[in-house]
Amino acid sequence: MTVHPPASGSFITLEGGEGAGKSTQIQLLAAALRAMGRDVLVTREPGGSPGAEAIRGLILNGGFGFSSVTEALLFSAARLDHLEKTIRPALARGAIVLCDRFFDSTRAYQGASGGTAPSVLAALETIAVGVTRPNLTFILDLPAEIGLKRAHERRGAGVADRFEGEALSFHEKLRSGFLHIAQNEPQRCVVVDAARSVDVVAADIRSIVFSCLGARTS
Ligand code: T5A
Repeated sequence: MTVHPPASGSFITLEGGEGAGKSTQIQLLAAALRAMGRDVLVTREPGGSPGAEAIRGLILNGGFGFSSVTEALLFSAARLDHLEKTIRPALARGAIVLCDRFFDSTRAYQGASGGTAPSVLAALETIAVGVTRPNLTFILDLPAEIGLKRAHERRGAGVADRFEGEALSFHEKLRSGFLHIAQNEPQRCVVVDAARSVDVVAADIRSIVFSCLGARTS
């Protein structure tokens, strides 16, 4: 697999359901790449720029009961700002951008689980994302109940956010939605078994990223 960057940098996204381990893995990957002297930007969605972080609060903790289509519009608006202010400048300077969730989360959460039509999501991607597509996407896959248990344990007595509180069936559809994306775009997506230990998952991800970046520079 070869990384074909949209600008001079590389754009890598991590995706999956609740508690799949994306934040944990992104930090480990960033540390490994920085140890090799690479310029790495770690960012997340929704968020990653001041405006997008404000939209994050509105969706996840606002309690406004937005429909799936409204959520898709809001996530897309946040994404456009994130791309303009954070991701594209980093790619332009040659950085490796590691992003915790990106457009596949909208496809899975608002699309596969939320019922927003694929044509609506495709139109939003054209407007918000344009040509700045990830070179490589890891889908961290695990049974929904394991991910929810992990997220629940980490949260402790805190309140579940907008999506953690959804029924198990929502999270199961989400898992199928992510696997469907990977099946349709095997040139971009790699499915990783995220039910294994943190270190084993990290070693898999690292080896794939190193091999992609090596292929690119060779
Ligand atoms: N959303 C987002 C949409 O609906 N549409 C969109 O377009 C976008 C971009 C964001 C929410 O917004 C939704 C999806 C989300 O519901 P968030 O707070 O950013 O919310 O939450 P998540 O991205 O879901 O992040 P989580 O923190 O819940 O999950 P992670 O990052 O996948 O998991 P992580 O690394 O924090 O790990 C969770 C716990 O499990 C442990 C960790 O130590 C931690 O305690 N853990 C493991 N334990 C055992 N084995 C392993 N291999 C483990 N890996 C991690």
